[in-house]
Amino acid sequence: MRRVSGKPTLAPSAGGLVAGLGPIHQAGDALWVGSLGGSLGSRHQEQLAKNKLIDVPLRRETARRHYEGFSNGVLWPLFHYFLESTQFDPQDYEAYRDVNAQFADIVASHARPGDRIWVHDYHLMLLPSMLRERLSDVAIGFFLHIPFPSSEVFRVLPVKQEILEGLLGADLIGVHTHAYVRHLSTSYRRFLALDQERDAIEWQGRRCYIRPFPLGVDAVGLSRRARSKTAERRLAAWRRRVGDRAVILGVDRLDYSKGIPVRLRAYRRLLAKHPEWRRKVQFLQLAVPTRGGISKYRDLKRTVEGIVGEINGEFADLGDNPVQYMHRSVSPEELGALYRLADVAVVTPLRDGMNLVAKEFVASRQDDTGVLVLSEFAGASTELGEALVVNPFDTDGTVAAIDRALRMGSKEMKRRMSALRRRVGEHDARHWADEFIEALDAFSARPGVSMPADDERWQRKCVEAFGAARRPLVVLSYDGTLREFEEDPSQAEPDTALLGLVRRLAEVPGAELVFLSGRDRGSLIRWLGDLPVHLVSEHGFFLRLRGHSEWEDMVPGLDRSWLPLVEEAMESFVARTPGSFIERKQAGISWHYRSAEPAHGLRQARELAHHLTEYFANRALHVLQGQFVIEVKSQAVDKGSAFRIMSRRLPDADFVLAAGDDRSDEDTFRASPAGAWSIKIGPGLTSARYRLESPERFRALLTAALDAREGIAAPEQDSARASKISPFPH
Ligand code: GDG
Repeated sequence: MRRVSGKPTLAPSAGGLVAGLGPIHQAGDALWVGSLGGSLGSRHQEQLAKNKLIDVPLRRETARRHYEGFSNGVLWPLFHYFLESTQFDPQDYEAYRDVNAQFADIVASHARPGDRIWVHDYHLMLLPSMLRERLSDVAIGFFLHIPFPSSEVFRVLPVKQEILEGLLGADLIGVHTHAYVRHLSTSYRRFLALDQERDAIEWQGRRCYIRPFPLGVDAVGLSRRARSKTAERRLAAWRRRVGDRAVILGVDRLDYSKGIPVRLRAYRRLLAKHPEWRRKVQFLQLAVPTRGGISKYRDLKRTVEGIVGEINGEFADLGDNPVQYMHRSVSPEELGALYRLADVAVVTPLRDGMNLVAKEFVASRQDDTGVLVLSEFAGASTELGEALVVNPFDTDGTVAAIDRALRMGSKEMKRRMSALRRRVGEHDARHWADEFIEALDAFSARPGVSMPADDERWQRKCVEAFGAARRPLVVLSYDGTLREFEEDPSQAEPDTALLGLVRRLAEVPGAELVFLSGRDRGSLIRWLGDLPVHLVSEHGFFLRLRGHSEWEDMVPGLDRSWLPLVEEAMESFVARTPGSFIERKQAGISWHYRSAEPAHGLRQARELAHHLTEYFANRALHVLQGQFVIEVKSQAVDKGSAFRIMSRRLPDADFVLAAGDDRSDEDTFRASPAGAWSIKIGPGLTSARYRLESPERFRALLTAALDAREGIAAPEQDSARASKISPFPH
């Protein structure tokens, strides 16, 4: 919405987002939902509707608290590392939640099954989960245009857990760089104890992927606009004005994250340190007005104007100001002319998600001239390596880079700019949008993990298949699968009924029964050692074959040199967490905090998991955050490889059943052959094909299978009830 001759008028805005999404919006039957921060008259509503745009009407005060309060008074400064500027007001957050909910209502009222919904930016971080609550069969993507900060900074946010959970309703979260992916993943691990399990975060029965998608610009459009008639005319006018002086250009919204004051100070030092540049260079700073309702922005305006005045006061010569400062916005053509006019573009934000100005400058330089000086704190620096990359906090370094840029020979300039231009041209805004949508489609439809139902049909087939098998192979986890968990794991011994069931199963002619457990050898021997079964302990580290008394090493030569180091770290957590203790195994080690003070224990557990994951990142260890336990084991040992070894040693199975309840059993499920009866016990996502709700239901299935095989009929039913009653309890 703009004011044209005093009247509110609707007009498209410029920028990478519009360039990327515009064609998708125009080509398909996409709706664009946004808010103008108030309520519109019906004429404007209609005009919007004609263009497939929907406005979310908001009360002014709610919109202000949402936009200026929480979005730009908390999330923006915090995510750009301006901690001291972060002013949290619970009422602003209320408004933020409220606005997200209003968006959710309106989007949900338009959504149809199979639709894709793409949510943009930090103003709507609760929206993905709010939409997911309302809609199940749509694909939801989220893109964050600003940095996601280090978890150490993010932890400052009082509502960090809610914000993290708010995003998890998405199938895919996109950010600009790998660093932001890492920061976000670390925050999930530290503040919600959610690890990226393989390549996604599992949450409430779904998976959420986090991936980098660096936004590009409309390179073709920019290049065309920079050569338009208007641009040529403006360029000629500017050239007359600056004469033969070299032009240094800065283009930014007047935002404190953009580092305009430090840039101006670097320029001042350039003039002081290199008097030869005085009267030979002209600095042009275009600062577009933004967020004027926030006092920090008004302060910045005064600061910048002060510095500009000082530099001009100090170095001006006969009406010729070394800094030209424009506090307004210009037309796209004029901007194109400025990009072409510049000899050096100085893009030196203190922090920036991507920074499109850097890419726009490159895209506008069709003759491969000009030098880009770029901050290492802009996301763009991860792609634009041929720029002169600087640390804006290092003023001398920035001065040296500008000086070098001004002196750069045409050969080097061309080499750098042509490489930059090729990259910016290939990875344009359209490419970004297409890649995101393609990934969203793939991730929202990804097979392999599911929520299979606990129903009777497959159980009947399983019983039949077991009855017909000559060489059944049955691979079971123990705790949580065959037997319920105990508060104290040492109390989980099998009772007589369970032992009887296991013995019956193990004694089926031709059958092989394998226990694949995370437990150590001691408890397996104590509880199951007398039965004709194969025992695998510690997730696949030791094996005791049926009828043998010796244990063998399943992974000979395994590197265990990390064990004492992890133990040392865990000991320091034991010292600081009363009630916690260490459990030592041969190939792994665990820290239990079941008896610690709950809040302190949880905080310490997340810290320990974070520390071990980061500190031993190059050691191929698995750090698992379980129920009241942090477990560390080698990646070379898992139930999947143990399953494969056992399948080779016990070949020719004509029926395979694999059952388990936790994350370690997922490796077994993935390793089991296509036709296997893989059964997940309990809730959660799984690669298993089937599910049973509890160990009790699993025992019932085994009993029914054994009864059927041994020809024992289900208990006599009177005929009226027979059809309704099944051997499987509900
Ligand atoms: C956020 C993130 C991320 C500027 N002045 C004029 C004008 N502009 C246009 C530029 C450019 C856009 O505004 C600014 O984009 P940036 O990327 O530089 O920065 P933010 O506005 O902070 O954007 C940022 C971006 O989102 C996209 O994800 O890159 O990191 O902070 O397109 O050309 N356009 C016109 N006149 C002006 O005076 N017409």
